[in-house]
Amino acid sequence: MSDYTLYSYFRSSCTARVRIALYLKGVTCDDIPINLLKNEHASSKHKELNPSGTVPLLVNNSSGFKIGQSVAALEYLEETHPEHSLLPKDAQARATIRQLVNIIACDIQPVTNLRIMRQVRSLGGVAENWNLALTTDGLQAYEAVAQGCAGKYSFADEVSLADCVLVPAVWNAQRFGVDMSKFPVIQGIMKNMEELDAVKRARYMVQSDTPEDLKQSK
Ligand SMILES: N[C@@H](CCC(=O)N[C@@H](CS)C(=O)NCC(=O)O)C(=O)O
Repeated sequence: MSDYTLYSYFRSSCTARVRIALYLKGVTCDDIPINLLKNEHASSKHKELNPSGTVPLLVNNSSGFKIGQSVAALEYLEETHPEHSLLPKDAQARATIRQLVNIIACDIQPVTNLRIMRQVRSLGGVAENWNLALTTDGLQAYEAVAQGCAGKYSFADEVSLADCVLVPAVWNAQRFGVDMSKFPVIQGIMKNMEELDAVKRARYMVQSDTPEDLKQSK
């Protein structure tokens, strides 16, 4: 039996955050795909498990304990699997890493989420432009903070929770045409992160529910 079950969608950035942390820590997990385009996340069956009606949902297979918010799941994994730590001991360092996490998890992802894009379209807006503008704003903030603390990764030379959250946000940014050349610090971090096996395994195009026409073997 795997350590965890992850209710997931192949192109969910919030799921990919948790995947990267699980893989970095060497913790095993099985997927249960939830198709967002078919609204499976909005079903009463899924909402009984995760009242937020979103993915990811992380379930500890030994205890049955469930976490339906990705940042809470990341913090839980960090506390219960301290090996390959993703948070340093120093309080200021931890606060800076959490600041970076929140730029993405609180300021970018909620306003560019599928349900918001659908709402923008229903009001006659161009959801892709909306996404591009708000992601660009958020990444500007990330870049400015990271300029003061990045090394090989977002905070100095150790991979942290900030990197787990950054990587899929950049994948989304690339998909929506954000000009990443404006963010040289982030680009450097991405280059180093994408060399890691954990990140390669978390890519959208290699998941069990990635549609066949998008699937890549590597
Ligand atoms: N704050 C939540 C956000 C979860 C979330 O919005 N997940 C997206 C996929 S990345 C989702 O399920 N979207 C469904 C929708 O927008 O209807 C978390 O961090 O887990």
